[in-house]
Amino acid sequence: MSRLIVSQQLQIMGVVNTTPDSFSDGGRFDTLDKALQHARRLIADGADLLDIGGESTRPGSLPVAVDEELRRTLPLIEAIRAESDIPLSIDTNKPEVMRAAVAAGASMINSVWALRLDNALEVAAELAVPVCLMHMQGSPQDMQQNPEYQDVVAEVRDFLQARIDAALAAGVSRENIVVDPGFGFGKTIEHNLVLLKSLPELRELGVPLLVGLSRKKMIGKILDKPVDQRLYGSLALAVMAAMQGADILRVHDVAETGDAIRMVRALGEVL
Ligand code: 9MG
Repeated sequence: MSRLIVSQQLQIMGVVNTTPDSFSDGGRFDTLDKALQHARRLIADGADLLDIGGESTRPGSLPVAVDEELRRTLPLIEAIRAESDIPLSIDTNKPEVMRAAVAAGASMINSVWALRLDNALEVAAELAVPVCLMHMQGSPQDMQQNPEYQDVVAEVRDFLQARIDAALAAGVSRENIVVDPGFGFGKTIEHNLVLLKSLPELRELGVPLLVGLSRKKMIGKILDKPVDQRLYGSLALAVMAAMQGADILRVHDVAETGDAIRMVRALGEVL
């Protein structure tokens, strides 16, 4: 175990999806209302920031149109902003959505495409907010078909370094860059586990690390559990990620993750 003291600065990012399948009965206002209630719950549970997404990035998912993504996310950002000053991240890859979300009160961009879509780097630089650049092999449609690497850690590290360089060249300031190895995005279980053990190597990139492991398929496969029974597996991985140097944990279960991290931190303080 490389690190027992979990940083005091560790941030817990709560996930709020506005995709219709996130709230099963799906009507438009119903979905907004449920997403807002969910956001309130995560804020009360102690989230440091929320990640608002309007396009699924699950394996096999298809992109949605800009208008639809705006329709799903903007009313929620506005509604949260009207009652809370919690920092909001917009989980998007589309420059139009980045712009509108930041104008509505978001203050971070989470890009699973690492700003590789047309004009995304330029818009992120112009908006001058923190950006998360995530590694993904392939696209959400095909990424889990046959992920292959010679050396997963070196390839993910080199990709992230190249995206940091591209962001800097476009005018994003270094203090606004966060990177993410992209667990489950074009990776087998083994790739994910090797990356988790190797997070300290990714810290050498010199920018904060965001990690999303919560409820992911890897946990389901190892424990043979459906998505609604992956809490304990998610907590184990959240603690591991924190001890391996993650700076931001992207999670669904904010209260439970916060308790787990505080317990490990208390232990670190007496050892
Ligand atoms: C949107 N999204 C889903 N999983 C994610 C992960 O692991 N990291 C980031 N940055 N975004 C994610």
